[in-house]
Amino acid sequence: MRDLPISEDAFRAGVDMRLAAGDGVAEALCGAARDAMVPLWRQAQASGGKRVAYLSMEFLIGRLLRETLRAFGLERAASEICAAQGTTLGEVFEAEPDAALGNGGLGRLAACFLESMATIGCPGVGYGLRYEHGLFRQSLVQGKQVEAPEDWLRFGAPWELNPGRAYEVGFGGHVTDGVWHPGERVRAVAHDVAVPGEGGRFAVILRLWQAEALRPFDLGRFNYGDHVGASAAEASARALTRVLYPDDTNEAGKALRLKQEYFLVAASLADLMADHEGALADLADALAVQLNDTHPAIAGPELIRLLVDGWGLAFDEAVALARKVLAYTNHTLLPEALESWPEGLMAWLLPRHMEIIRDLDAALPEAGILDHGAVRMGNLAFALAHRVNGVSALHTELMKETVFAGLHASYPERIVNQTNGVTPRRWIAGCNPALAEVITGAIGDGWLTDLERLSGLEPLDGGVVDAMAGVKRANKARLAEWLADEHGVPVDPGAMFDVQIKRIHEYKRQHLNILETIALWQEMRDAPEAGWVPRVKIFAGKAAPGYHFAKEIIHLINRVAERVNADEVTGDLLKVVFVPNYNVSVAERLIPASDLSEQISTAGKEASGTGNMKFALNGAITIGTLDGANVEIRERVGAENFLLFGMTAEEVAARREIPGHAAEAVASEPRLARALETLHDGTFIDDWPDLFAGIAGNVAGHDHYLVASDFADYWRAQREADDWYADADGWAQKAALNIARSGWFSSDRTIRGYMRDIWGIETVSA
Ligand code: F58
Repeated sequence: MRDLPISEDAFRAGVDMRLAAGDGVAEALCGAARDAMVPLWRQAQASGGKRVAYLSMEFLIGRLLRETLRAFGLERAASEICAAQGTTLGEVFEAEPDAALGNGGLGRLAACFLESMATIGCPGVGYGLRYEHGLFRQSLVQGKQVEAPEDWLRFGAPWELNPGRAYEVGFGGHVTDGVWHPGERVRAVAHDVAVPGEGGRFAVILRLWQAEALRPFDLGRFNYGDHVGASAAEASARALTRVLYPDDTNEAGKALRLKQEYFLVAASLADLMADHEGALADLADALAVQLNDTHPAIAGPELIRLLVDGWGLAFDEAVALARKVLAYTNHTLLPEALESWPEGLMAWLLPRHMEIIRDLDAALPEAGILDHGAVRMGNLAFALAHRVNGVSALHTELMKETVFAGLHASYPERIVNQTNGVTPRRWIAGCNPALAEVITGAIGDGWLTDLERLSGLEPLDGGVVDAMAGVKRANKARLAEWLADEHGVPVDPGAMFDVQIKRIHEYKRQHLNILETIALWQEMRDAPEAGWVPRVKIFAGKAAPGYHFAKEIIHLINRVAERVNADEVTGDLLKVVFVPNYNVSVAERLIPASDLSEQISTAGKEASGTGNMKFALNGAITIGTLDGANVEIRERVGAENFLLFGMTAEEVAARREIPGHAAEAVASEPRLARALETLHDGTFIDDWPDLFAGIAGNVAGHDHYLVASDFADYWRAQREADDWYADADGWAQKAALNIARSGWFSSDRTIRGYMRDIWGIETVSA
C-alpha cells in the first residue's frame, strides 16, 4: 500500500496554522482534512480511462469528519489535538451537522456507493444538488411530528472544494425548426466534496449543483426604486435548489421537482460532455451514466438532444449511443411512487425534450412511454438504458413479473440484479469501533476492505463470541445513558433492545409493531410475574409532511410510550421510545446497540432495505418477512439465526383477493382485537378517545398492507425472540453468526457487480 497522502506531522501543522488564525478546533480539523484531500481530488478529476457518473437527486452523506480521519489514519493525531485544546474528538464529531441531502435508503445507498468506489478504485463522480435545506428536522410536540427546516450549511461548508465550473441551464420557451429557445435561463454552479476511500489512496468527487441567477442583481430596477424586485431573479433561481423534496407521494406532480430533476441532468451532462476528449462515437467507452431511480431519467432525452441538436447525429444513432451510455436502477414497485409527468407540463417546461419523447414513443411503441397524456418515467428510463437493475433478488424478479413485464418480454436481457450493500467502514468501523477491534483481534487486518473475510470468524471461538457480547452490552449501556439524558426515558440496559428505524410508511408497518407492543403490554399487565423477557421498543423515522396516516402512526407510538413508560405495573418490563429526528448519526448510535432488528414490511413491498444489512453486521438478529434483501440475509446467516414470520409475496397477493380478509384475521386473533380496542377507548388519549380510530379502522377494514393477517405469526415470532433472548449464550452465538455470515452485504461487492455487469469499468490500481 502507498503512503497516506498526508503525514501526521503535516496534518498537525495544518491544524496548528488554522488554530493560530482563529479557527475553532472543529473547523481546524475539517479544514486540514479537506486540504489533505486536494491531491486526491485533483487526481480524481484527471484520471483517464472509463468512468461512471452516478446521477442522483439524493446523497445522504451524513457527517464526514470521523470517516475522513479514519480513511487517512489521522484519528490518533486528531484526538491528541483535541485533548490539547481541552475537548474530545467525540465532542467535535457530535458538533458536525449531519448533511441530510436525501430522504432514506436510496440516498444513503448513493453515499455508500461513492465511498466504496473510492475504496476499491472505481473512477467516478457523483452528481447531485446542493440543497440549502436537506430533509426537514423533526421534533415532537405532544407526540406529533413537527417539521422545521434543516440547516446543514449553518457553519458554512467546510468540506467543499471549488472546481470553478458553471453551466447555463434553460427552461420553457419554444422550439423553432428543431432549435430550442428557452424562455428562462439559470446558472448551475459546481460545489465539490471529495469522498476518500479507505486508506486514502483514491477519492470520488461528489459534485453538487447550486442554482444561481445569470444576473443576480438588477441595478436599473433598484435605482428605479424597486429594491426587492431588483433581486427577484436571484430569489427565483435560488428557489430551484432551496429544498430537498420530501418523499411526498401524496403531493406528486410539482413543477419545481421536475425543474430540479432537469437542472441536475442538464448541468451534469454538460459537465461530462465538456470533459469528453475523444471522438463522439467513443463516448460509451469513456463514460457510463447510472440513473439512481427515475428522478434523473430526463437524462435520456437530454443526451439525445445534445447529440442531435448539438453534434448533428441522426436521431437513431443518438438513441443507440445514449442507450450504450445509460443504465437505470429501479428502487420501488409501489405504483404511487413511480414517476409520471403530465405531457402538458413537460411540453411547457422542456418543449424540445417533449418532442424527443414523442419521437421515442413513436419509434418504440412497445415501451409504453406515453400513457393517457402522461410521460411514464420508468418506461422512458427502461427504453433508453442498456441495463435496468433491481436492488435485491426478489425485487428484480418482481420487476420482471409486474411493472416491467411487457418491457421485459421485449428486452429479456436488459434486467439484471444488483443486491444492495453498505459500506463497512462507516457501518462497522466508524459506528462500532469496539466491534471492529474484536474482529481484527480474531481474524487480523484486511477484512474492512474484503468483508467476505468475516467468514473467517467461523468456527466461532467462545472468547470472540463473549467479546462481541461484551461490546453489545457496553453499546447498550451507552445508549441507555443517552436515552435517559437526552430523551428522558430511563431503560434497563439488560432488556432486549428491539429497534425499528426507517422512514414511516404503511408498507414498512410500524403500526404492526406498535400493535404488537400494545398487545404485549396488555398481557404483561394481566400477569406481570409470568417471567417476561424485558423489552425496550425503540422507533425512529420521519413521515412525509403530507402523509397523514404515517403521522398518525408517529402520534400513536408516542402516546403508547407515554402511557406504557409511566405504568408501574409493567415497570422495566416494557419501555417504548421514539427517538426524534432520525438521521444517519442517530442510526450510527442505535444500530450498534440493537439486539433485534425489525424488518417487517409486507412481502413484495420493500425493494431491498439496507438498514437490515447494517443491523446484521452489527450483531442484531432480524425479525422479518420474506421481503427485499431479508431473503438473502436469511439465506446467508441461516434460517436458525433469523426470526421469520408472515406471508410470502405470493400469499400476500392471494390474501388480498379474499373479501373481508382483515375482519376475519381480527376475529380469529383476540390479542389483536383487544389491542385495536385501545385505539378508540381512550387508553392512550382520554380527552379524545377516538383519535386513533382511523388506524384501527384501516387495520380491521381495507388493510392493504395486511397487518391483521400477519399479526398472529408476528406475535409468535416475537415470543420466539423472547425464548432465544432468555438463553444469553445462545443469543450471543446467533448474533456472532449474523456478523460472520454477512460479509457479502458490503457495498464493495455491489459496486464490483455494477462495474462488471453494467458499467464495463475496471478498477484502477494505486
Ligand atoms: C429505497 N427507496 C427502497 N426511495 O425503499 C429500499 O427498499 C431500498 O433499499 C433503497 O431504496 C435503496 O435501494 C427510497 O429510499 C425514496 O426515498 C424516494 C425518494 C423520492 C420520492 C419517492 C421515494
